[in-house]
Amino acid sequence: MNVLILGGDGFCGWPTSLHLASVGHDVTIVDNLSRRYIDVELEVESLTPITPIHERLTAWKEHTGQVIAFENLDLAKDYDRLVDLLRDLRPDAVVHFAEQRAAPYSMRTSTTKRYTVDNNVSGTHNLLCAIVETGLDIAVVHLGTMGVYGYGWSGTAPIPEGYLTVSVPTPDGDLEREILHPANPGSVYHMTKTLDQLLFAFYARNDGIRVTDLHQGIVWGTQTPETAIDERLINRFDYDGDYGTVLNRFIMQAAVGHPLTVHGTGGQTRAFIHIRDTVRCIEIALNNAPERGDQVSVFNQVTETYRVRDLAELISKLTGAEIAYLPNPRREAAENDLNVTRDRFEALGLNPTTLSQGLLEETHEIGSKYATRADMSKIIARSVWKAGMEVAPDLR
Ligand code: NAD
Ligand code: USQ
Repeated sequence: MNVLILGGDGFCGWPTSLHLASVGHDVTIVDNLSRRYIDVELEVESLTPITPIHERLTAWKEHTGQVIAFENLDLAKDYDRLVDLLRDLRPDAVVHFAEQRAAPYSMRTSTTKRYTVDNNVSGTHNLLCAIVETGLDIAVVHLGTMGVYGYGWSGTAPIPEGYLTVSVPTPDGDLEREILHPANPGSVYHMTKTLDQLLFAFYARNDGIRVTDLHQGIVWGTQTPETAIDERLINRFDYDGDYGTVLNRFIMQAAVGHPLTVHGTGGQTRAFIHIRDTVRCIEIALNNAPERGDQVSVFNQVTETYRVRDLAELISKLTGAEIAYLPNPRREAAENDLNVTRDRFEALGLNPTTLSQGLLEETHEIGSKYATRADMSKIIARSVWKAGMEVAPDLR
């Protein structure tokens, strides 16, 4: 297939681009490098030493002979260039990773709230609109989030894959209807993903656009077989208070001798997936795109669920790291249950990497190897959900 990867320089997009190229697809990356600029704004760097995009692409060509094309384009702003690119390339599929993806960054200031909404919602809408304008039959695979469902809204009831069957009381008796699972976002970022869902539902129904929406859990790990070929291909590893996600933060904190930063009681239960499984899931989704006229195809892209304090205890046992229980900068339930239905990827052959298999390897090969690149003053999470909320001081 001829595949366009929007956001292909990012944490999930880069290894996916290499994996899809390695299995024989023609890959073009589109990225405006905004993630790299946000690192400059936050005065932080990936724990791993990522190289500039053209150096990455040159290294890949040297090892494989394959050319991955690159286009620097802002999906939310450069609409006409996007239309021209689609007309030029005529891709069979577009994989859409190109959004501002950190919940804390999305809550940081009015500027970052507005940027997140403008960037994410306009980007997704531009893509759908451009596909309609070109008249091309392109399968869209979008990276959504488990956070569209909220955490704990339905208690211990299993979260279905996208759709919920409900009974609507009417004067003539009950009507059975399948609806999108009610949206219950916990941050401005997560809210943009619930808005994306409505855009997809509309364009699938009105224009027959073929869309797969992957409701992904928290991605952990760093390397895939392809990014490990050469250090110039290494994937990014975020550990700072805005972009670092909980499990990778705990892995890094254990490696650099920082206490594990549990927010509140650590009672939040979340869904997880290893980056190696993310890239496999995208490949599976591309091979199983819906037909024209189908409703949006939703997968829960998750392999395990863990409570945050249980994760901290597990890593502490493995590494001897201390655990620090800190004020929670977010507004979220102290405890929640999370029972996720994840039958569709398993039925299509996904064989996941579990925490027990990958954790130690990740701690040594990434956490310890690059520990000297860590800036201890960037670890504590300081973006609060409401002005005036308490934040922890630096611990090291
Ligand atoms: P990332 O920030 O590392 O990558 C996103 C990429 O998109 C960056 O390279 C950025 O420069 C680019 N981008 C952003 N806005 C753009 C625009 N307007 N035009 C062009 N390029 C733009 O994020 P990630 O962790 O790779 O996440 C990718 C997708 O997966 C996101 O949509 C995110 O919501 C979703 N997701 C991520 C996780 C996770 O744990 N990392 C979990 C669930 C879902
Ligand atoms: N947490 C801690 N300590 C930390 C960091 C986080 O206790 O040092 C807690 C948070 O308070 C939260 C949970 O861990 O309860 C998860 O936080 P996170 O930053 O790992 O994940 P989240 O903000 O939900 O966002 C990440 C990605 C986002 C993706 C989402 C998937 O950044 O792009 O959509 O995971 S999900 O969580 O399933 O919605």
